[in-house]
Amino acid sequence: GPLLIPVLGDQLTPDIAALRAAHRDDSIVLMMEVADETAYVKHHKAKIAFILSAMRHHAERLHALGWTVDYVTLDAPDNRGSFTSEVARAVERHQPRAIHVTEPGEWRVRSMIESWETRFAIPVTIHEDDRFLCSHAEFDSWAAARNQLRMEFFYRDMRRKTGLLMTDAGEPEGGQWNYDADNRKPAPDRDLLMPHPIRFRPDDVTQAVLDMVADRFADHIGSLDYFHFAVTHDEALRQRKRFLDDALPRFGDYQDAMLTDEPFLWHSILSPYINAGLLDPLDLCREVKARYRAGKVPLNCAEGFIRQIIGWREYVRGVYWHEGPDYGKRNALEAQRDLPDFYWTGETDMHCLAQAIGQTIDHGYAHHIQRLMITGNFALIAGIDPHQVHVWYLEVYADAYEWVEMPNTIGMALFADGGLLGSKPYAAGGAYINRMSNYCGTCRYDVKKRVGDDACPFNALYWDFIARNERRLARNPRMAMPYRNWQRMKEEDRAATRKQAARFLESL
Ligand code: FAD
Ligand code: DLZ
Ligand code: SF4
Repeated sequence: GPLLIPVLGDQLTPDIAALRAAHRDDSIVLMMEVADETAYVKHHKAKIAFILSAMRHHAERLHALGWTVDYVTLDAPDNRGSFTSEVARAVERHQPRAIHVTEPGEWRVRSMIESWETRFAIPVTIHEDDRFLCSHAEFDSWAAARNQLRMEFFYRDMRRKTGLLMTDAGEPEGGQWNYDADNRKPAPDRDLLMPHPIRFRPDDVTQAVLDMVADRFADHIGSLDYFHFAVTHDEALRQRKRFLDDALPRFGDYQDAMLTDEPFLWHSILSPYINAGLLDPLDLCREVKARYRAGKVPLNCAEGFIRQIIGWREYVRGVYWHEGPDYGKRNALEAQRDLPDFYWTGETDMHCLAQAIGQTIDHGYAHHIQRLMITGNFALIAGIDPHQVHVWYLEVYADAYEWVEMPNTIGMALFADGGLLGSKPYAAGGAYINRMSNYCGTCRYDVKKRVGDDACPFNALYWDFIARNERRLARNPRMAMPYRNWQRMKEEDRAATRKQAARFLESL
């Protein structure tokens, strides 16, 4: 029989490891739209539509390249609804001599695949996913040599490994590894040159998927009205070019900025494509470097962007696999509160949250500082149960897969891993949000106030978070300043602040 090669929904490149190792003439590529993957969490409608449409287009591309593709649609009458049960059916159909598959991005799917060899009594080969720069073995040995994991040092090793922005003498370009000090500018309120991502018009394939999703997933969060994603490699390349030409030259400057009714700013909007396989991350970084060398992009922007990809993206993936399947159960700060309803509706008077959540519902997208310092920070200082927060992030973003979402949520945003991924909690009050955005100007709350009916809730919650976690955080040297300030506050102010926070939390 032939080789059977299952290709999962986030493995959409002809270069994926299992295909590179096979021959077209004696292989069957199996692609499966399955109910379990659409429902293990209730993904945003636009996320499901993006993945299924990209899968269908990818099947066409593989076919054009000469592969035999067996494609099972979600509404196929005999679809059994899971990867394992659909592979079982394909084994009956094709009587393969072996299965070759590229490793998945999740422990859950990994354990399914590991059951196949016994279940089907044929050899199963799991190929390492070499779309990533850093292999599991490499990350494990990097981590084993340290008593503390820190992205910055990992990133330097990835710079050395790739040679990206390195001089011939092996020094970082410009003499520094990191130019973040230049990257914390608020954005101008009006900028007529502000870039905008391409809005791709749905073709017939996408339209059929949109109709099916609207019909079958009506009870999932999110709108399909603004569906704008690229669904092919060629379209993703067009958005890549748009970003490189228009946004990258200011990417660094405004990386942390937020503006009312501007969901995209100078961000790339490329994560859904990189994660699904439509774009190659290293190739993108090489192009960014070339544009820096050609004088089209300043160093702080090129370095900042490359760090997100070969630094953060690779680092969080390393942490996910290194820490094992129980990483998502951690709750170092013992946060227990339920996720407030407004995370599902965007209906809250807190304007920053209404904006970040509202655009998430519309587009399946929010940029990093919104995810970290608005929805993430609020969940952190309000003490929301990390598991519920994790499920929310996994559901609502078009780029969300567990390997990347979980460490960002559990580790970076919520500090629920107790400081494994990052050295201190990203907790902040309203002053930070006011500095980096124009949200507060049109908010019903007063960002300058800590107590009172119109006081910005982030302020009392921030101090309440500090006070509540004194036992766990006060010895962290990077938290010395907030604890000093808290101790310096008058006793009655401290009491009023905690009362204000308690009242607000009760109202949730
Ligand atoms: P840009 O700002 O243009 O950044 C360029 C690229 O760098 C991104 O496309 C992405 O590939 C990479 N990148 C940047 N930051 C990170 C990071 N922290 N981790 C990994 N890659 C990064 N990113 C996801 O891809 N999927 C997720 O599910 C996800 N969940 C997140 C959850 C939380 C709580 C937080 C704080 C961050 C999360 N991120 C996630 C990281 C980041 O917010 C997104 O990668 C980014 O907003 C995607 O938009 P963009 O392509 O416009 O990014
Ligand atoms: C996220 C997702 C969804 C919604 N649907 C499918 C699907 O129908 N078929 C498929 O192959 N993959 C899907 N995916 C992506 C998988 O969940 C993803 O491959 C795993 O999370 C492993 O990374
Ligand atoms: Fe958000 Fe507070 Fe500013 Fe309102 S005042 S937008 S709640 S930070």
